[in-house]
Amino acid sequence: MSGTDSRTALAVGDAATRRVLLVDDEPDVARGLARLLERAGFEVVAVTAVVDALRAIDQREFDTVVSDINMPGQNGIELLRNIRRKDLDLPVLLITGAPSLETAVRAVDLGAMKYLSKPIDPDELVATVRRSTQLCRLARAKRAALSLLGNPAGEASGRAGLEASFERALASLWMAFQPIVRARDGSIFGYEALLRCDEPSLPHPGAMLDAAERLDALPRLTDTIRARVAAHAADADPGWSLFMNLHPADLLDAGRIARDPHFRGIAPRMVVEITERAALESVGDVGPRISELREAGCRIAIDDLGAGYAGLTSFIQLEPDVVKLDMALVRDVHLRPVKRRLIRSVVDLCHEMEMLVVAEGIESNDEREVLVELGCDLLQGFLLGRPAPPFAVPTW
Ligand code: G
Ligand code: MN
Repeated sequence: MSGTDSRTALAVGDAATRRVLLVDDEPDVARGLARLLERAGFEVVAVTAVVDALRAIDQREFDTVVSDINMPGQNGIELLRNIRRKDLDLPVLLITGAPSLETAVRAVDLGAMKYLSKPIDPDELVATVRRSTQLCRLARAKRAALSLLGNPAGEASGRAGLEASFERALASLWMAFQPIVRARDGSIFGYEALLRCDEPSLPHPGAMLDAAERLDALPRLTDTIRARVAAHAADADPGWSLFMNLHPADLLDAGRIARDPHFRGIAPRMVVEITERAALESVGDVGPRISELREAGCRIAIDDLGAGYAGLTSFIQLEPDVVKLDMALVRDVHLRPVKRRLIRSVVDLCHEMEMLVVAEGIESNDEREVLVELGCDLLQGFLLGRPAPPFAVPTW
């Protein structure tokens, strides 16, 4: 018996009852792959068009989808997108001659499990499908266990559950504001608006942004945030600056923000924070996108400076008005001469370019004293005031 035969024989045992949906517009290819998978013990439904695939998924539960990318009418990426609207766990394996970079990026975004290149290696196909059906079963078992234990996070992993969680989060969304004070005299320079919600299955802002991303609802979320910040701005002292974080996706659609009437109304008081990571990820595009925001009258801040990314690319592109030192750089600065030297040179350079420097994440008086001495203009952190409903008076 050859190696392939023994593997196939094994597969029959452990893959029984696992159901695979196969999509390929060429009937011969579909038939060939179906036969291969059936021999390995899978139950296979083969279709030749995306519409038929979606109908099949509505009718019964599959453990894995294997789909060609290039097909007339709707293609494999569109199938993947449609599947993700309904089911976040169902693995999708894509078959392609040579994926373009753009297709690959889109597919990864949508949670494609793996690419299989043509010509298909039968052993690789069987092994990959076996693995992905196992992962699918595991994901479903995990979800069932979590909801059995009454954990709302279990609910949130299914599409419908996640939608419900997201809607509850949006309904309970509120903005916390954390004070940013002048190093010179402790007076209030402004506040950073921070996303909060009372939905237990999305316990921190990152989880809520993640959910919005998976549900294609980011614009809805960021529009809501801007509307809330604008509403609060009416109660804020007109002399305060209001800092707001921009999601990297917002950056790709900066025109939409620049035109948003909520934003336009408060733009001159706004400092838009762009995390250094986002600025670097989309090198080449950021400058022009930012200029639309600047024309609306707001200032630009680089957030999380020093958060593991070296280089000055973001500076050159953004010419920020404000630079926020990452809290990792700030932590224990009184005990770390290397951090002090680094901060000193950043501060000197920023001042030369007429940029304000914010030290964020300050938790102790020792840190605060050193940062003031190093020339930081503005201070933010739990020591000075925690994020709280608007507009709490700083504690320090
Ligand atoms: O990435 P960004 O700098 O926008 O992150 C701000 C986050 O940091 C907020 O969620 C806020 O609650 C948190 N934060 C603010 N001040 C402090 C602090 O002094 N210490 C710590 N650990 N976190 C802080
Ligand atoms: Mn920030």
